[in-house]
Amino acid sequence: MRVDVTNALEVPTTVHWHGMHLPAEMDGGPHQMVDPDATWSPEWDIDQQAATLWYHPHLHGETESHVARGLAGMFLIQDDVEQALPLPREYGVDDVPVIVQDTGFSDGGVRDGSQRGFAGRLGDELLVNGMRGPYLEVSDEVVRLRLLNASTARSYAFTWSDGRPVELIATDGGMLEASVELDLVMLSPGERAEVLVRVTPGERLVLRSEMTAEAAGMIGSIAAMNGRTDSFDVLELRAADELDASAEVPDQLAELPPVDAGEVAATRRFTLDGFEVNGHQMEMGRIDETVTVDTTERWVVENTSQMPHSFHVHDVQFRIASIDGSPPPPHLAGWKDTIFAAPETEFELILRFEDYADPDSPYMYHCHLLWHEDQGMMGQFAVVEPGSSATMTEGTTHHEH
Ligand SMILES: [Cu+2]
Repeated sequence: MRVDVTNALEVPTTVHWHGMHLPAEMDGGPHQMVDPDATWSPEWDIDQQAATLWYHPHLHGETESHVARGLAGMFLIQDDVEQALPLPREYGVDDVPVIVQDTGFSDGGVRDGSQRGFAGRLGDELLVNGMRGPYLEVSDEVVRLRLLNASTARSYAFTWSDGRPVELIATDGGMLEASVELDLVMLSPGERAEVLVRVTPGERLVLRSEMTAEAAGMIGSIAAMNGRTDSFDVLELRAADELDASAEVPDQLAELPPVDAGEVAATRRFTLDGFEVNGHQMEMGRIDETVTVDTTERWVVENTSQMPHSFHVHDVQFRIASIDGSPPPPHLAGWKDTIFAAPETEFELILRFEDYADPDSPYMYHCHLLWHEDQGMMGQFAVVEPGSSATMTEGTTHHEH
C-alpha cells in the first residue's frame, strides 16, 4: 500500500506506523522528517495478521508535544482468519475505536497537560477520539471496543462501572488464543487491547479507568505522584431498548505458535534506568544494535529503577517468554510490540527478524512514556544481511516539497 502524508503543521514532524512490520525507511522514525507543506509517500506490503495498530509523530526530542496535541490515529488490519470469526465488525456501530488521551485545557482552550510528574505530563481530563464526555449508543448485544492508550505518560486500568469482568480478546499484534476475563485491563502509553462487552436492553454502562498503585506495580506514594491512583469515566454505553442479536464468541480465537526460546541467534540485554537504555541516551548517528536478518533473538528488558517505564520495539511483533522468570499470564501471552515495564521487573522477549535487511536505515526501540523518549530514552537497531554491518552514520532525510 501507499500512504501520502502531507505535513500541514508549521513545523517539521514525522509519522510512525506503530506496530507495523515494514521496511525501516518507511517506518516514519526520527530519520524520516517531513517538512511543512511537504508530502512523504511511504509504500510497503501489508504482511501481518489482523490487529489494531496506530500512527503518531516520532520526531526526536519533540514527540510528546506533538502527540499531546492530539496527533494520533488508528490503523486497523484485517485478514481472512479474523474475518471468519463471529466477532462484531461493523465499524463505528459494534466495532468501535476508543483512542484515549488525557489532557488539560489552558484558559485559551489550548490542549496542554498540566502537572509534570516523573512519568511525564498528566492531564486532568480525558478525551476519547478527541471528544469530551463521550457516550456510545449501542444497538447490538455485543460490542467490540478497540482501546488505544494514545496518552503521552498516563497508564489506564480499564474496568466496568458495575464491576463485571473485562473480556479481552486481542492485544497489540492480534488475537489472543482465547478470550480472557480480567478485573482490569491495564494499558501503558502505546499499548492496545480489544475487548468485548455484552449489554442488556436499556442498560447504561460506563467504561472507567481505576488505576491503583498495585496495578501499576508501584509503591503507593510514587504511584500517587504519577497519576497511578487517579480514576476517570472513559466512555458511557447507552444500550437501545431493543438490541440486535450477536453471535456467541468461540472458545478459540487464534492459534499462536509456542514461544520458542530454544534457538536464539543472540541474547541482548536492555537495562532501563533514569532516562537511559544501557547507560546511553539516543544519538541519531549511532547504531546501538545490529541484528542479522532471518534470525530469532532473545531480548532481556529490565527496569532496574523505581520509575515506571515501558519498552516498544519497531519492526516486529514479539512474544513475552517470561516475567521475572515466570511464564506470562494469559493476557500477556499474545503478540505485543509495547510492554509496561514495571519498576524492578525483568522481561524476556522473543523476537523474530524475518526480513527487510537494510544497513542504512535503523529501527528504534524506546520507552513509550514520550517525555522519557524525548529525553533520549531510545536506541537504534539495524537489520542486516549475514556478515554485514550497519553503515548509517549521520542524520536525517528531510522530505521537502
Ligand atoms: Cu521511561
